[in-house]
Amino acid sequence: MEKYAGNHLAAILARTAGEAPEALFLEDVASGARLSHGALWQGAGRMAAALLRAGVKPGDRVAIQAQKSVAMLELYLGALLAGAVFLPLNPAYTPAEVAYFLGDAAPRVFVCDPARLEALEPVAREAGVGALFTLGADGQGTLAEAAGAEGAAGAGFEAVARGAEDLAAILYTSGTTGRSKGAMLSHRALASNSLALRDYWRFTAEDVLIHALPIYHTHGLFVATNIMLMAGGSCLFLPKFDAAGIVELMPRASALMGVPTFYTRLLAEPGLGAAARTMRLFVSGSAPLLAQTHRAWFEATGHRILERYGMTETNMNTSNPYEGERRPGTVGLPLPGVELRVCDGAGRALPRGEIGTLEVRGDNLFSGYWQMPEKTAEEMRPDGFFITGDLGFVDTDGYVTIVGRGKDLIISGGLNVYPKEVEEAIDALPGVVESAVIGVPHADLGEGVVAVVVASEPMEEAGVRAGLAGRLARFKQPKRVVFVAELPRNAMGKVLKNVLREAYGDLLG
Ligand code: MCA
Ligand code: AMP
Repeated sequence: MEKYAGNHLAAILARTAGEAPEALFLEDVASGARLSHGALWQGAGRMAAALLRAGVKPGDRVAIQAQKSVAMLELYLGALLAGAVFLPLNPAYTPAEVAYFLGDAAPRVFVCDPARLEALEPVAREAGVGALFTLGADGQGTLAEAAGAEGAAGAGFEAVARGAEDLAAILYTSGTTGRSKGAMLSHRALASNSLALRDYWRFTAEDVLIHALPIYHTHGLFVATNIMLMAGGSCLFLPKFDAAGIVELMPRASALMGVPTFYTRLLAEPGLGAAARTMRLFVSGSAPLLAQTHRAWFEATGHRILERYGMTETNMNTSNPYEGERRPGTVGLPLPGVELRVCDGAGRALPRGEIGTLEVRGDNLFSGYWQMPEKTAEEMRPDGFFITGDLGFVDTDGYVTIVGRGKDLIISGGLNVYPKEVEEAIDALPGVVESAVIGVPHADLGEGVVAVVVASEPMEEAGVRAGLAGRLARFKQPKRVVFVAELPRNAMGKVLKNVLREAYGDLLG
């Protein structure tokens, strides 16, 4: 559309809104409301107009911590149209966690859930936020009022010009050491990756995606949502994962994207096999999908789950093929436009088949960490390859297998937990000498968080949990706390987490 032509990413995402504005974009399953591509972008235009009225200038950050809603999607696209940088935050974060993100990113606008306004208003003020709005799960709040006031003129908003290298979003990803880092994502990175995925996975205007992922992360926002916008297809939009609800929707849908926990939970649902018959594609990512889940899914539904591999910093890197063999236990082949190599610690490429660190390069890469050039430099090679921290190998057919992580990271139900952050919170509790936080196998979540604690006085598991409430989001809190006299260490004094993982491997069943 002419009015979006100068905005690199919006011009691509809004193509269907220009060519077929009446085409359905989304059915909000909870309310039954239906929204066309054209109406979505009109809503986005009103959001953009409201943002400009609130003082947003090109490059300003627009942060939001709210429940998944259609209005939040409109704000994402509205921020793009306004030339701003969209910054979504997990609604599970505590006000203390939000304070860090707002302080670091210094957004011009912050949008929060009306139920948390009282707790977050002082946080926003402290961070120097220019304008604070509310947005409830029902789409109501002061943001909706401000957007509504923009009327027809707002709906026709002409996009602020933005080039391929300008930033479209910042997503925070915790560091293995130190504070969370904001991954800066350009219009180029997001546009090129979603276009590649749309074509690689054969998404068209005929597709109907069951959208049950959260929209504060790469998977639900830049993979699921952007692909459906670019394909001109539609979404059955769920507020959150709901196994029975998804099975019920399958006969009306063609595709599902999820984390492995989606698939293990769906396997327990009666009627799955019959419901999945007319589906075209099941995609899994964000955490390793067990080969046994892949096989069980094939037995139950006749479909082979397509597993792909990505990161916040890189978007999607590899994918099993649409038409070729989808190999269980592998993450497939590098996507078109993505180069991948396996290297030793010094960045020297290793022969095929050897295990090393995966490094990637391509238009999909982020533009660095927000205001942390030294952290960016640590993870980039001089020739432009990004060091993922994932360990793996490439087989003779080019398929990539991830065998582990060089970084100390737990992935629980598709959400990342950095042990260091949890250890610091536990170590700050009175009576704690030190702690080690590990991930152990969890039948539902893949990995679950366990804390091993050395205390100077008798302590209860519940005491540690209570001490963490309000400091850490619940998904980061340990599912179990074990007390020991001392932590196992090597000769250098480093805690042997592998020994702990072995000792407590059965703890979460
Ligand atoms: C919820 N809880 C969790 C998790 N989710 N605990 C550990 N890990 C989790 N992932 C806890 C809550 O705090 C709560 O605890 C209890 O479980 C029930 O909460 P509820 O919200 O009802 O949970 P749920 O609906 O069953 O959610 C589980 C879920 C969800 C469906 C697996 O976490 C989810 O949608 N995960 C997907 C995340 C995602 O999109 N990841 C992609 C990131 P309590 O009862 O104690 O209060 S993007 C990425 O990784 C890269 C780029 C990539 O490649 O995609
Ligand atoms: P995030 O920090 O949320 O961007 O998570 C990225 C990390 O998730 C990657 O570095 C991998 O460790 C992991 N990951 C994503 N997809 C897969 C997959 N299909 N298999 C194994 N690990 C994955």
